[in-house]
Amino acid sequence: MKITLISPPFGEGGQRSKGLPIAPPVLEYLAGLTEQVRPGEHEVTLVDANKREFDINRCDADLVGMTVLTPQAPWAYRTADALRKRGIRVLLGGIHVHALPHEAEIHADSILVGEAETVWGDILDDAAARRLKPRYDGPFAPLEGLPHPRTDLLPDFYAFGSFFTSRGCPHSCAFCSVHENFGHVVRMRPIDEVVSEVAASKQHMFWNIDDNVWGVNVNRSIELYNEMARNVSGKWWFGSGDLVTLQHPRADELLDAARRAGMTAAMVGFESPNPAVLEELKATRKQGKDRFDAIRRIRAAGIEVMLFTMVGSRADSLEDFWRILELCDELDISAHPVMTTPFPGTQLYEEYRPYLIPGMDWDLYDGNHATFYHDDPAMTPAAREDAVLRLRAELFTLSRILRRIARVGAKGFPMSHITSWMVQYPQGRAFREFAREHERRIAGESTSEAVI
Ligand code: B12
Repeated sequence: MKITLISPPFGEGGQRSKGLPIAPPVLEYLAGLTEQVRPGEHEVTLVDANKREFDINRCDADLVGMTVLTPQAPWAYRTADALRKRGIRVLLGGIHVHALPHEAEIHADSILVGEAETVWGDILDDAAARRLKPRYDGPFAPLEGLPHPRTDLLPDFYAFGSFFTSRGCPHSCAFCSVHENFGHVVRMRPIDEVVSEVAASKQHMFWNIDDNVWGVNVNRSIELYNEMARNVSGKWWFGSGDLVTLQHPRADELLDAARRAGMTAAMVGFESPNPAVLEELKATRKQGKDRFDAIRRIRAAGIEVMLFTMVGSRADSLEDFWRILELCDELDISAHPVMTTPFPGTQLYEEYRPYLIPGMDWDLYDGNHATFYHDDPAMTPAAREDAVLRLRAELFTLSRILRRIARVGAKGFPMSHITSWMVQYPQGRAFREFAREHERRIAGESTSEAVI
């Protein structure tokens, strides 16, 4: 069979995020899985529709599979409808399909709810025999013997590859889709399999896409990093982590091992400077008692820090937006503020349901738009959207970027400093351009690409 696997664009109205520096992990992974479960049987084409326009009329496939995050859903549904009119069968999978299977199934010949590993072989056989079932359910599978991603199929250049070592998250943050989709019990890949995958990859820089690169089990993380340091050279990576883990007695050893394993930057789930917001988002436990000390430790270990923060929640105020800038200046670190977004399938979605702004399609659930009403008259949707754009532009001025790089701990020299520039500079340029675009849009014109 000819199979085309697509990752839809991320922008509003299907606008492309052309500058994304990471290859869509799920596409390369599913291509690897196809070769593992049915070697040599199928011809796979991968399409990152952020990088290249996908032409429905020129698609030559027996089966099209699309992965769907919430903001990608409108484009995925429109494209699926058009492909099916041409007689091409469409399979939809991913987190949005898991959250809203009844919505997705209207647009597809078949949907996959859950994980692909245990059912992908059956789906391929059924599709080849033209007897696809309307729905497949993929249970949580053990993460052993997983395929390596196929990095030879996407035609574009990406600065970063990806790898994962675990699935699931022990925390229960109200806004997060992960514990609902992948479970509270974290499943881990065997250390030797992760190490051999990273060592064999043609990429040199990676995003470790685990939800918590060190918080699952400190002893296992130290062992993993020591093995990476011993067996992998010339490879660097960044990833997300919580702060409570860095208050563990072995935290400094953990950080030292992470740096020696190639870690250059940590995106930490800081969420908010406002304790009321942390309570509302059920994100207090993962901060621990002294999160500022934890941040300083990461920096002292020579690892760059970026705070992942949510702004504009119902318990938030406009001052909290700007408190993030003050904190970053105090600590010499950067932040990635996203608008609090109640994604379907999360606890926050149920809590915010009465306040959702009617008529907003899923592409506006992208972390840039206000999707619910706020009781504070100063926090209108327009005021929140304006504030997040101004905050992002301000966070990434050239002088701030350079000062932060100069303050990354010497132990990380030179790679933590180099990758810090590689991440911050394009991000700052995109954020400033997006802020200017926003001003222009308000003034009535519109042009540039989407921002993540
Ligand atoms: C990598 C990643 C990204 C990358 C994607 C890279 C790329 N170029 O595509 C980037 C940086 C672009 C990204 C962006 C965003 N992301 Co993101 N991201 C992730 C992350 C960390 C890993 C996903 C991944 O690739 N996993 C590895 C692959 C192998 O696993 P998988 O995708 O789950 O797929 C498995 C199954 O789901 C299934 N499957 C999935 N799709 C399909 C399709 C088919 C056909 C089949 C058969 C099977 C299948 O098979 C796979 C194997 O079992 C997840 C966290 C997580 N744990 O999932 C968040 C996550 C997916 N992101 C999330 C969010 C919210 C966002 C943003 C909206 C952030 C924001 N700004 O608020 C943006 C979107 C940008 C925008 N403007 O709209 C949410 C999704 C919520 C939702 N309902 O959609 C997640 C779950 C994080 C969270 N904590 O909640 N993200």
